[in-house]
Amino acid sequence: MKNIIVTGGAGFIGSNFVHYVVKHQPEVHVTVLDKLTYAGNRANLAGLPEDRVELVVGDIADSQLVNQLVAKADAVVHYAAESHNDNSLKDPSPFIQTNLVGTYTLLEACRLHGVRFHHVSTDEVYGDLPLREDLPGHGEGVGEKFTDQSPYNPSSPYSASKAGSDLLVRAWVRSFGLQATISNCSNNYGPYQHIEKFIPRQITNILSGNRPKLYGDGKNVRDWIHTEDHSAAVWLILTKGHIGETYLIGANGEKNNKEVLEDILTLMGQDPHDYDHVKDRPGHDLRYAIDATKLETELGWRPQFTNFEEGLAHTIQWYTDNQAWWQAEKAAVEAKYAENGQ
Ligand code: NAD
Ligand code: TDX
Repeated sequence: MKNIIVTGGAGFIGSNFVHYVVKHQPEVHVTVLDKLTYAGNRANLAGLPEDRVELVVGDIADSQLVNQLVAKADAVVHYAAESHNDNSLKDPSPFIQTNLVGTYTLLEACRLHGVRFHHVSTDEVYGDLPLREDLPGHGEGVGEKFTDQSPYNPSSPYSASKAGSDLLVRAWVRSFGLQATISNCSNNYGPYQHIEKFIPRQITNILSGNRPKLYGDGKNVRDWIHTEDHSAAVWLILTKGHIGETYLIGANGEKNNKEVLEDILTLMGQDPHDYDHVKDRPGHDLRYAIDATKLETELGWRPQFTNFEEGLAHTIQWYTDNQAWWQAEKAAVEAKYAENGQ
């Protein structure tokens, strides 16, 4: 695999993957296809060698451009998406266009040119789980985390559009013999994450002198994974995964939002209770939790960033050291939330 296309490679997880490939796979050339929406940023690829990484600014739903690029590639790793649940509740239309029509366009090009496809998706396609405190035995039993056998049950326009895109990939494998794999990962954290998302929003609130904002009672649980562990898993699945298979990626990182926020405040030297409770997200998923046994036993993957507080401290340091990366956008992001009472 010498020439790969990374769609959405100027966004949060895609750019971390490009950095990962440049560092660990010296023989691979990466073409990033990215529309540079509000969430994409050239600066995320700054400093990478020009002979190893090329940025093509364009839309994954542009079939002419996509065909031209795919014809020269060995594989497509598909990260590009509209990715924020709150935005999908305000206006679902770009989610349908990019996540469904865009994915369809890539699938057709890969089918035409016989190119390997890896689809990056989310655990949110499975809906949510009850809180552990509401489960008999506090959720230690079998079947209380998501596996690749869990039924699809998405809650938001975002997660429904990702669920739809997963099903398109499965159909292209079965009906057309497309050489594809799918991964569904839990919540990522790390550098280059847009400040609309929970962890960077709160870090940059504190750095800006704003009070952090917690939705509802903060009992909702997310299963956090460092984005570097996600990248390693995607590379492994791309190169060693079984065609047609779905792999769930997670690092046993369940924490409720209140705990995460209090950790951030403590690590930043603030009173851990110094935040506002704001309006809850409509349809807010209660809990996500991944069972990654298949990835571990079939492909030998293990997460490396297992200390959440340490990873969080590094992430706080990154936003502290890179204020120019986010400061210009902060006021507009907060104004949009304020319109919503959040
Ligand atoms: P992001 O919003 O930070 O980045 C998305 C990137 O896609 C941006 O660079 C944007 O410019 C680009 N893009 C959007 N529409 C495009 C289009 N039509 N054509 C070309 N490029 C386009 O998102 P992220 O958090 O990095 O998520 C990346 C992928 O990983 C998504 O598919 C998401 O569903 C999935 N995922 C995210 C998480 C998470 O915790 N953030 C967890 C699991 C899976
Ligand atoms: O200000 C906030 N306060 C708050 O309490 C924000 C922005 C969020 N929250 C809560 C909502 C969620 O329970 O924090 C949790 C995480 O929120 P987000 O960062 O918006 O992530 P989430 O909705 O869980 O989705 C993320 O993980 C799965 C990504 O954005 C998706 O792209 C991915 O598929």
